[in-house]
Amino acid sequence: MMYILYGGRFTRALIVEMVLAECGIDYKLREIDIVADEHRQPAYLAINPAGWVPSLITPSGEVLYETPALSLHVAEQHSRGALVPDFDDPDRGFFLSGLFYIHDELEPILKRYFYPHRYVVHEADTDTVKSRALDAALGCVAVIEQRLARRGPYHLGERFTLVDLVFGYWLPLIEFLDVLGPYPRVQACLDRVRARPALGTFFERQAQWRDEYAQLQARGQGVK
Ligand SMILES: N[C@@H](CCC(=O)N[C@@H](CS)C(=O)NCC(=O)O)C(=O)O
Repeated sequence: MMYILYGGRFTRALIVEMVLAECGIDYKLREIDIVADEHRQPAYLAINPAGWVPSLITPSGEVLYETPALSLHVAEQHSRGALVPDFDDPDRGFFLSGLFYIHDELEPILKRYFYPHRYVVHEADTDTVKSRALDAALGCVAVIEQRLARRGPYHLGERFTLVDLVFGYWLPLIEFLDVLGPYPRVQACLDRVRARPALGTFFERQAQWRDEYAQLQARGQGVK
């Protein structure tokens, strides 16, 4: 059996696809339309009761969810220590610290930026939540800039790992706002990640989704 990934348009399932691609692993993609609320319907909730996309069914039939877990699991299983430093690798601590910083700090802030309406009592506060979220996100970018100053050009020097891939997924979501000028190491790392042969098509898809989602939002049809 093959991996089956529930993901699709506008979702971070792309991170898991990128990990699978870097590892050269085939998978089937089952599209879940989050704009049409498909992730909140009984058929999908039976797979992931939390109602988030992505979910992954492994070749042994196990159902997994939570993107950090999926990407770490696939990378550990299939990259033979390349994408994830082994337990006895001296870089493992710095790697995990960078990875969890992005997942635990930057990601929730970006969620506030993209879904500000979920965090306000009064609609009039939506723009304030969004602009504060962007400020906070740039605070995280400044921290990543410092990490890269210590160890760059990737998070672990010349070695590309999962933390760079995850960083490479999230950063373009604010890069288009033209805010990365003060963070040259972040920009350079992002450009390197984007140039990886296995990943180019995913970044193209991500950019296309960004434009499509902006059009949906302009028509008031984004994710609820
Ligand atoms: N903690 C989950 C969160 C996943 C998540 O937020 N996925 C988004 C798509 S990128 C989603 O399902 N959005 C639907 C919604 O917010 O209603 C994970 O990391 O996998």
